[in-house]
Amino acid sequence: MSDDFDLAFGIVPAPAENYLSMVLLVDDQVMICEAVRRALAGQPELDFHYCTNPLEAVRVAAEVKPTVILQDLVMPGMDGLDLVRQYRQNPSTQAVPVIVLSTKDEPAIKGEAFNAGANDYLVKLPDQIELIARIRYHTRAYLDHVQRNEAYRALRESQRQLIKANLELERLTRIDGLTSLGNRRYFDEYLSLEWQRSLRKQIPIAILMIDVDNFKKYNDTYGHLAGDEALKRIAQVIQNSLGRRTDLAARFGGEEFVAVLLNVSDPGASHVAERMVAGVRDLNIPHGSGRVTISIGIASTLPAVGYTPGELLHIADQALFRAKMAGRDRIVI
Ligand code: GH3
Ligand code: MG
Ligand code: MG
Ligand code: MG
Repeated sequence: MSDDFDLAFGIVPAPAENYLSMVLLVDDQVMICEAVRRALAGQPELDFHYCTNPLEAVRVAAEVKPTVILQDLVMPGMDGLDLVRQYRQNPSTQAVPVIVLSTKDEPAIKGEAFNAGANDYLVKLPDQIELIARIRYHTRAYLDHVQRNEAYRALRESQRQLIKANLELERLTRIDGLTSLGNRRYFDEYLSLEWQRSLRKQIPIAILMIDVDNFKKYNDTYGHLAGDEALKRIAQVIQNSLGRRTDLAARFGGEEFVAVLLNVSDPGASHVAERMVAGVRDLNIPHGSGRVTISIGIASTLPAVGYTPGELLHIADQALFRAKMAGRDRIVI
């Protein structure tokens, strides 16, 4: 082995911290590769690989997972800078620092190397102490970068989970557990919000108070669990009877439901109510000698100043009472 291929050796200072370097040298000349191996041999924190076939370099780099790539420029069949560009495009080597190692000591070529994505440039063969110092420096920068990236990703992920959990929690506070319709609280919020909007825009609001007929008797006869099942199915019918995205059905409490319909005429509201009554009838849930039915009271108004949603609810409730008195399984407006 000729001395031409030996780096200048010296006493290499110990690394400041323990960053483990994986160095990949891509150079077509085995002599150079072996010289660099010898230069790095005494450093326990440096691991070294080389690749003499430039066509294999990208694959080897993906395999070896270097923390630093030492890249020769002139190689048969391949320009070293093309390889640097390929590293930059490959996800596994995208951020890996590349130190160009070349015999060429011209500023224009150095500039080109940095433009291609290289992080550093050393004229070969470099001094051993300087080479090791630069490898350590780039390894440290790279590993810090990777760590920051991972910490950032982990942080973003935990933030995403938190936001998801909060949204779910928020959703649960609006939902009735048995029927999955809106709950009373959500209904009250929605109604008072829409009431204000309808007042401003002068559009009518209709309330449907819906109550299951003789439901105490149903529970007494078929049991509370069967009662719960019936309520779920009735709730589905109520929900499916709504016509618009802005219509909202909620569980008002017990076996009572309520729906608010926006910008709807009296005949329009009656139509929705008829769908509900007919839909529940069509469920054909046996009840005594007949089947489960519902009664509905409807009230509608053009919101006015000094008039409250509570008053409209009360009027709907009175209509519901009249539907019960008139024999149930019907709507009263
Ligand atoms: P009406 O036709 O006049 O409405 O008679 P009703 O028996 O339905 O009226 P009442 O208010 O006396 O009874 C309501 C019943 O609804 C009492 C209660 O057992 C039942 N109920 C209320 N909430 C639930 C529930 O969550 N699950 C079940 N299974 N039953 C419920
Ligand atoms: Mg070469
Ligand atoms: Mg009832
Ligand atoms: Mg009731």
